[in-house]
Amino acid sequence: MTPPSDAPERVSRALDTLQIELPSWGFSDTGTRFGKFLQPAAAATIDEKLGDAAEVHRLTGCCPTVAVHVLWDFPGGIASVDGVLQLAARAGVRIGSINPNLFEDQQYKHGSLANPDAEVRRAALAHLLDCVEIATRTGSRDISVWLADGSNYPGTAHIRRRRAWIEEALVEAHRRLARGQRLLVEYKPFEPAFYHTDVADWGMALLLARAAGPQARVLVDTGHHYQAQNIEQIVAWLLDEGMLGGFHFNDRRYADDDLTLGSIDPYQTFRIFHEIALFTAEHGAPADLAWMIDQSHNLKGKIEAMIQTVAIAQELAAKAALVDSQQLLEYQSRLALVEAEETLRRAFLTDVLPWLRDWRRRHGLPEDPLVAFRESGYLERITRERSGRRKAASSYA
Ligand code: PSV
Ligand code: MN
Repeated sequence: MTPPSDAPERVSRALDTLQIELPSWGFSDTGTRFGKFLQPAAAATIDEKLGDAAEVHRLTGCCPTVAVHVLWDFPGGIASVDGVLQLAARAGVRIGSINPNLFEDQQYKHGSLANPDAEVRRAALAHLLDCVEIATRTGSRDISVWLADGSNYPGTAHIRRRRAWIEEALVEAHRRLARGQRLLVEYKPFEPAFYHTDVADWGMALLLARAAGPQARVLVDTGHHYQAQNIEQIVAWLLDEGMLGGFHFNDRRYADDDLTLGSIDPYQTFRIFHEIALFTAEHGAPADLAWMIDQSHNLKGKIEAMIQTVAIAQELAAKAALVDSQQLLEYQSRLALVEAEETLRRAFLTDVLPWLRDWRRRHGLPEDPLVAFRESGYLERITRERSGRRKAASSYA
C-alpha cells in the first residue's frame, strides 16, 4: 500500500487545523514525590513561563495559547488577571484553559469539593467559582477541573455522598459559565489517593459532566488510565456522545508518569488521532476539542521537551490524516481484516517528515524547530539571566 496521491494535501490540512496548548507548569521546576532536580533555566514566574511558551510557539507556529494553574500563576487571584493578560500580550501568546488548584492547600487533606467538612467544600467551591470568573476575564473558553479527592483506607469515605457533593459544586460552577465557556471534567484512577479516587474514570467523569450541565465535557488525560486500557475506544465513545472536551497529552508506562507524548506507545497516540480524524471525516466537520499538553519534565530541558512533544503530535496527526477513511470503511464492511488493519498500520509507518518540513517552510517556520531552538541562543540567555537572579536571591537569604 502506497500513501494516497493527495498525501501532501492531507498532511497540510491536518497541520493547518492543529493547535496545541502548552501548560505553564511544564516550564517550571516540578518534581516527583521524592524531590526536585532544579534546572537553572526553569521559569520561576508567570512572566518567564509565558516567555518560554512564546518561544515554543515562535518555533512551531501552532501553540498560541498557554494553560494556566490559578494558584501557581495568579498569586494574587482575580486581582492579578490584568497583569497576567498584559504579560501574555507582550510575550505574544494568549491565556488558554484555566486550571483550579483544589489539591495543594492543607485544608484539602481529606478532599476539596468532596470533603466531609462543609466549610472546606465551601472554600473549594469559592476557588472554583473564582476560576470561572478568571476564565471570563481572560477570555478563556475552558475551565479544567481535576480533583485529587479520594481516600486511602476502605470504609473511611462515603463514596455516594462524596459524589453528590462534587455534583452539587459542578452544577453551581456550571451556572456561572458564560456563553461558549466549558467545564471540563478530568478523571484519574489513582494518585494521590490510593484506595478510591472520587472521579476515577471516564464513566464517572461523563456522569458528572452530564449532571453539571450542557456546557460540561470530559477531559481525557492520556496518562490517567490503567495499563492496557483501550484509550481510543474511550475517545470514540465520548466523541459519539458529543461529550469529549479535549485532551491532556502525555505518555505513560507505569502510572501518571507524564512522559513525552508517543515516547512509549506512539501507535496508541496515532490510534487516538485516527479515531478523531475518522469522526471528522464522517461528520464533515472537525470535532471541537482542546488539544493540551500536560507534561512537566524533571530531567529533560523543559523548552526542548515541549518543542519535541509538539513535533511528535504534529507527526502523529499527519500520519492519522493519511488513513483513507472511505477505503477503511469499505474494508471494515466486507470484513477484509488484513486490509483494514494494514490501512492503519501503513499510515502509521509512513514517513511524514518531508511533508511536515514542507508545511513549516511554507509557513515561514524553521524546518526543524529543535535545531532552530538550539541555534537561537534563547536557552543560554535565560540560563544566564535566571541563574544570576537565583544567586542574587540567595545572597540576600
Ligand atoms: C493531575 O495528575 C493532572 O493531570 C491535572 O491535570 C493537573 O492539573 C495537572 O496534572 C498538573 O498537576
Ligand atoms: Mn492532566
